[in-house]
Amino acid sequence: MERKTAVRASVAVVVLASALAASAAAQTRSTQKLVGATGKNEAFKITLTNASGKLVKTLKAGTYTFVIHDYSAGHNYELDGPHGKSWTFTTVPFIGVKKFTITLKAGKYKAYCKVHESFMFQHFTVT
Ligand SMILES: [Cu+2]
Repeated sequence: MERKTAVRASVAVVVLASALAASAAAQTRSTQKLVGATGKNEAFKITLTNASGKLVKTLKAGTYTFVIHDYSAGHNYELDGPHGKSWTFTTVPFIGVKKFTITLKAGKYKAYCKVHESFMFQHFTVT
């Protein structure tokens, strides 16, 4: 009697462990990396590119890791999304790299530098 219970308990632990491993693997797969850059070589330029280095124009809704490279103390990196959502990834004086994991919902987005918002921006759409 005692032995049977112990066997059942260990089977349950194995099932739980593999379920956790499966969900961790699914999460890793769905998190794609995007790369943001602002003020590289002191240029008045801001970009958001995908893993292949192409400018992002459309994305599927989901969770993304934004790796933001802020190359200049004269520019920053911000993102506006739908429903008034916004993120300030870096401040103007900051120089360096920051990482953010963000869940994007459907809608229109705009990455921009707040100092030069009228011409330093990139739009993309999440579907
Ligand atoms: Cu700027």
